[in-house]
Amino acid sequence: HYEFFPGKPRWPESKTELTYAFLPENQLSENVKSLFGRAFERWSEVTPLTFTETTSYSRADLKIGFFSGDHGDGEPFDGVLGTLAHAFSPPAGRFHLDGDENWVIDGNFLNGSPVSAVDLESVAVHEIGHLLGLGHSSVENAIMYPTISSGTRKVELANDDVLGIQELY
Ligand code: TQI
Ligand code: ZN
Ligand code: ZN
Repeated sequence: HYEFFPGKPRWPESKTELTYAFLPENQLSENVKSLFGRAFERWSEVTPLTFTETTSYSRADLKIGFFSGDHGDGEPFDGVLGTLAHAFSPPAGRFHLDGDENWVIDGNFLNGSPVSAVDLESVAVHEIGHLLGLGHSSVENAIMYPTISSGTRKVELANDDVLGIQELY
């Protein structure tokens, strides 16, 4: 079953049109950007929320960036595997990914050798759930279930995810 963060934080009713931006220094390819766009779509399909890319990182509601190790927010990344990414509950909007992972983009390896491949789109859909206010779920096929096996692709919302997000929005 789905859960929320303590206090059930959510984006306010007056703010259903959310913007997102990518950290310019990461210089992400269009492939990677459209992958995040698809991940946002999974959630916009089942809520009144819309997600629009903007070029202004500082002004965007949701800020997406790849970082390695200590990146200044008190939650350092840890190299390959371990923590893959983290996202903070509303209205923080911070979505950080561990740049040291062997990220899989559309079935291809972004960098490094695929010993410990992690599907980027799966992680993106999960972290966006956190950005919107969902905690973890006890339902194994849910996107918000807290573990995923290496190399697995899981991008479709389960019923449990939909019920959770629709209780919130
Ligand atoms: N990162 C954790 C996560 O996003 C960070 C975290 C731990 C967390 N406990 C939390 C976030 C409680 C919110 C509330 O879950 S992770 C997966 C999964 C991670 C794990 O790197 O462990 C995914 C990130 F589910 F696959 F294991 C993304 Cl998809
Ligand atoms: Zn961070
Ligand atoms: Zn999580």
